[in-house]
Amino acid sequence: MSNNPFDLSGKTALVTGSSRGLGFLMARGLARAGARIILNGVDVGRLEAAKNSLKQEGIDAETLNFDVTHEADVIAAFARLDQRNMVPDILVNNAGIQLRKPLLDFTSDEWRKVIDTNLTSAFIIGREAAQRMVARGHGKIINIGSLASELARPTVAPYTAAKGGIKMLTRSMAVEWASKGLQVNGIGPGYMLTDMNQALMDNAEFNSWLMSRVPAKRWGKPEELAGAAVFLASSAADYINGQMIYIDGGMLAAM
Ligand code: GCO
Repeated sequence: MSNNPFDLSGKTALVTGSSRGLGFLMARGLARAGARIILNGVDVGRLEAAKNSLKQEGIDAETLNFDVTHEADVIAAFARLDQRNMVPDILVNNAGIQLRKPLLDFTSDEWRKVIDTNLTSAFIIGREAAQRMVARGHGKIINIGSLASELARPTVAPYTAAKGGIKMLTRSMAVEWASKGLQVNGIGPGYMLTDMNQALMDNAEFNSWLMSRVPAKRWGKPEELAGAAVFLASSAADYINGQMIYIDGGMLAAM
């Protein structure tokens, strides 16, 4: 038994949407802390590329190809994990999409797609994982929110509504499952240098506004989430429940 409270050796972690971006880098961070990693994505090619990328640094990751928005796929995926004796001790609900346009222009189908991918999936996958974690008496669930869990800006209403829901789903999971030995918390990224934000990075006006709002005066690096993920996934966070850790360069602290 390690004396290092951040050691994840012997633990299995499933990270949704981890074939690239923030999910991949959080999965890598959890692996570097000792966890056995299950990568997830809808694109088999990207998933294999991510697996091979980790292989190059000596990390043998598993892959699980399923669409987080299809409940039947999720249930079947967990059945496969049961059969492979790979039920996760740690779940990171990271999968998400962004769609930017004036709220007046959104169709209800577009609204549902963002809510289903960014919020409902966390409920469904969280429920499937928690059923197994409760049976074991322990488990860690980390839901990926956003600065948009707290603050709104024009053109991202469905995403913001979903991420606000992630914050309250996190608290709801925490209050229902803490007595069963589970710890459920969230991570709220600020403006990170990711593919999802490329259009923003390319916009000089947006960059100027952002630098005026972020005390750290820079975009976040995608790898800067991994530390919080390892912390919340570890025994160092066994008495932390229902919390959101914002990794935003101080943006939420500033007027
Ligand atoms: C946007 C961004 C935000 C992201 C950002 C802050 O269009 O404002 O995509 O919604 O969530 O990384 O968390």
